[in-house]
Amino acid sequence: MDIIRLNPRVKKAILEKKPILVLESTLISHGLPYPDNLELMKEVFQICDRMKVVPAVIGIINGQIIVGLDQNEIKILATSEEVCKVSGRDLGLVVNQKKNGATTVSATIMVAVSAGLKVFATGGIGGVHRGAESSFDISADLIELSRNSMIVISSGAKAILDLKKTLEYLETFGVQVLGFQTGSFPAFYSRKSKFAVPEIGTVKAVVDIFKCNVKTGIKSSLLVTNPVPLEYDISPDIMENYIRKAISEAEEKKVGGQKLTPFLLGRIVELSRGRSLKVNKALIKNNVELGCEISREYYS
Ligand code: PSU
Ligand code: MN
Repeated sequence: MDIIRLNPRVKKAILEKKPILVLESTLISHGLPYPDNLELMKEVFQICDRMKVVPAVIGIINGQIIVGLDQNEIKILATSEEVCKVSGRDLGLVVNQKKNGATTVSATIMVAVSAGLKVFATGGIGGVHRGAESSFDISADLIELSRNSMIVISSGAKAILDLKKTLEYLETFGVQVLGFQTGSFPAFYSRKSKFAVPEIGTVKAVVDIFKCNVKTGIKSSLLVTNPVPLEYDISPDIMENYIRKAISEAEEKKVGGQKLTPFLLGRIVELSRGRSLKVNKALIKNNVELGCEISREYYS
């Protein structure tokens, strides 16, 4: 059995240089509850079909890394209790142990780059956690963004993180961050944060900047941030209450390491009585649409 298997549609698109959009699977198994996760992925596939872009969801089934999970494989990751959360360092372990695994942004980037793929859409990236100066909790997503060349579309980072430190880290490690039709770094549930980013107006400009990055020898990814559609925006003050509560519960329960992000996300859904879930789904679809447009421009 090969360690990596390419879905035949993805393989064909690679050979024919047709647009492909990479997606991660941790948001399916650890980021969203069932059945929302499965319904969302159906809609994501419909968007890709409508925009004539081949979706390449990356994940691990029985120890085989798959580039382009089909709906049945997605269902396994969406419903099964025992799906490992796989960041870059865990790829070898989970393959060796023949387990099912959902790849985070970091692992997804590593696999996508090995398959030569260039455009990746997700919800929010991991970042520097609040209190990282004592916990050292910094997502491996930032490391892989800094050492692999892709265009990654996200709605910024969740305010469960320290956005200022996350942006400082990205700057230090050479990751350019752009705002798509916004001059403010989006805070996932909220369209705006206190932090400024260069505003880029068109998909063509994004792709041109990425191509200039490559020509000038920049080896890191380009992080394109796309704010949630206006009708879903939740004000930062409202979110801050939920976030503080979720973080203090995590501290009380001593939840840390890989389990921290899924714990906080789950508690925020509960505390906001599902409102955060609606936002989460809306922004993922919005990022998939932008990702499809960027992919079409890149491969045109
Ligand atoms: N942020 C979200 N939703 C998610 C994640 C982050 O708003 O589902 C997932 C992504 O897969 C991301 C991962 O790559 O969490 C980061 O986890 P950690 O903080 O453990 O590196
Ligand atoms: Mn972490």
